[in-house]
Amino acid sequence: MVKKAAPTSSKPIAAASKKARGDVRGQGDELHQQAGGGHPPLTTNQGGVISDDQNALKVGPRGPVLLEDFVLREKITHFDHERIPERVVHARGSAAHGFFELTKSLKKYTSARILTEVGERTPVFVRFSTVAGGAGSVDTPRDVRGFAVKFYTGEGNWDLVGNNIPVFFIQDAIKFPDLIHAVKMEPDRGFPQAASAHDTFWDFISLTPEAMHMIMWAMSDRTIPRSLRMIEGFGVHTFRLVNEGKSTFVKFHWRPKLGLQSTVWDEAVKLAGADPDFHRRDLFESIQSGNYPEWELGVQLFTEEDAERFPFDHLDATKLIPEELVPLTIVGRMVLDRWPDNFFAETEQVAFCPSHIVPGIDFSNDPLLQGRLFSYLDTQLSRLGSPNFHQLPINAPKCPFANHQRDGHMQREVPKGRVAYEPSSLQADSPREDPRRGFGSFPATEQGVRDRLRSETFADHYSQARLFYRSQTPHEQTHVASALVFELSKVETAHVRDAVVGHLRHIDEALARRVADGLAMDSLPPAPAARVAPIDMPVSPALQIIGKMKRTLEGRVVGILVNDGSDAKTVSALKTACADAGATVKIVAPKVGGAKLSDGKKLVADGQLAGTPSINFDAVAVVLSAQGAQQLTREAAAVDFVRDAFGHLKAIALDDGGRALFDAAGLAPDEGVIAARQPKAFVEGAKGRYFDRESTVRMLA
Ligand code: HDD
Repeated sequence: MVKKAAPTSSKPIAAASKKARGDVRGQGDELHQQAGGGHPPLTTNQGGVISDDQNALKVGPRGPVLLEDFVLREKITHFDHERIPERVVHARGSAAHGFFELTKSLKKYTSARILTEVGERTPVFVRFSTVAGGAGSVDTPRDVRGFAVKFYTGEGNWDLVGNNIPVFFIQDAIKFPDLIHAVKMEPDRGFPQAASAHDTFWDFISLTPEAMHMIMWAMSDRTIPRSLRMIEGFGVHTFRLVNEGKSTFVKFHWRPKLGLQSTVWDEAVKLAGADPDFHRRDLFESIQSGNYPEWELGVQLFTEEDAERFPFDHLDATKLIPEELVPLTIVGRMVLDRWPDNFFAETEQVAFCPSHIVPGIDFSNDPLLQGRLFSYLDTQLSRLGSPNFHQLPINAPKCPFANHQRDGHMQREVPKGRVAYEPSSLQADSPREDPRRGFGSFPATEQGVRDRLRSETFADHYSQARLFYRSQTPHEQTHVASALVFELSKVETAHVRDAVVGHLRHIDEALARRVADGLAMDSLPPAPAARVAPIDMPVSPALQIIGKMKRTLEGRVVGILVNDGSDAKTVSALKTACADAGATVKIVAPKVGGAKLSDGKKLVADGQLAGTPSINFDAVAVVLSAQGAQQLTREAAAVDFVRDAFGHLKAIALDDGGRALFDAAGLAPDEGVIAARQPKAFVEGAKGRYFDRESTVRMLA
């Protein structure tokens, strides 16, 4: 081994070594390419043009790096500080810009301009999220989805910070930290990530009867959505609409244009591995391709007198108002038509606060909402690091805003003048209150004992859980039972499992028995004492997914598996029929470069088979030559492609080659397995899922 001489400081090192070894000053071996257009000069944060961004300042080519290198230090220091604390809940999210357009005026009920001017468009920024997982977790765990909308109205920002479920786990905000500590990874072991299937969550739940209604929703297919474009949204709490001193209660609902749709549990689990970004990618791709996701805004309006007649308390966030009791009125639509330019600046830095409200809308006394009004502003201070977070472009109102708050970390404004207080008399343009246009709280009369109280009207924890369960289709009831068995099977502590099943007995005895059976319990555990005996409310089909599902291919994705020699005409006819029905079609082939079809032409693939399982699609077609089929029966990814599509209850189109693969997977065809030469029949089949197949492919609770 040749030992290199260490340079000494007494010699003209740079010049000597450069000559000897061809050391270069400036850029080295990097292959810069012109990306087209004029590249602006790279600068430091102080605007100084950087001559070399590849090599640190050194003493000699192999010598020490100098502390003097301000370019290096600035770059590394900034990098070291790139991360900010992730959200304590809802850390993983995806967002988009769009607009809200009012289609029906609520003038009679509110003075809020956003709800009175038909046809007027208000810009929005909407962030969807999971709750429990960290920012880098997967998109498809069983979890509630956040549905947070920031309306940039002409009267200030209004944040409607909701979920895809109309109720919540707890009635009082003081319990929120406990709920979240219980569901997040356990503190001693740091797992499980993004999962409620563990002891601490179910321990908390088993001791919190008010959570039972939400548990029914959480164990339903609502928490394993197919796409963020196919979820409903809810403001959850009762709010008020206010006009001329009169208040009307309101619940806000978002209804997806594409209808509700969920995955099946096995699919959600596999998606976590196949594509951790499944929902983010789906939202991104649909917006980039001009298929803009759309929702209708619906309201349920009711008076204080109506509320008194409900067999539940409208201030209790664990209760919903059945649509059969108070119908939904559609008043507007929301379209998401622009993906953010920068994930961090927009999706990460957006700060939603339920306390961001506009004149004409007001809060109710829901104790969960009241706690939230404090929590969100507080969390933004630690998350974004400054009380000036409202100045970030994504958070700033799009209407003029001015007040006397001043200074603080990262102040971006340069206020002019002497006056930063009121009352004042020194400056003509200093901002002043406006009692006419300004927000005024609804002057409700309140009185009572000052104490830590819970209303007696909050005591019925089971009637609406029962309402939800009994309103589901039989398939959906099975999914709830199976989800409970799955989750509780991950709970190691037997008394926690027992306690949960005990609660189920108040909801539906047959459900309790199914779950107990799925857990191999010898007998049904006792039900806990209930302060209020549950009542039977009229079932509400509006709470279903399967019953409400739209039979459509719009917004859905169909995958066609091909190989060399696949029949070109069949592939082309399937592609056209699916695209005409509104689907996106993707070609899957063993090699990403594509396959040479029967017409001798190469069809470029959108995905390589090993990395593009059928889990990615709503329906699949398999079109293979005899030889292609023979090859693929020896490829596990191909066999899994059809086996999973079948197991996930999807429509499958097969030609003879496809059928050979299907047979090799050991499957027996049913009505959802359709001849590839009948593209129209396939399109019809692909518009839904084959839930009757489910009992033939898995043991269900
Ligand atoms: Fe919350 C974030 C929705 C109860 C405290 N929440 C957060 C987000 C959504 C919700 C969608 C993410 C917003 C975003 O995308 O940035 N939260 C809800 C709903 C609730 C609810 C629908 C019940 C009806 N939340 C709730 C309570 C508390 C919080 C009772 C505290 C007392 N939530 C927070 C928070 C978060 C948050 C800690 C974390 C990050 C953030 O606020 O900005 O303040």
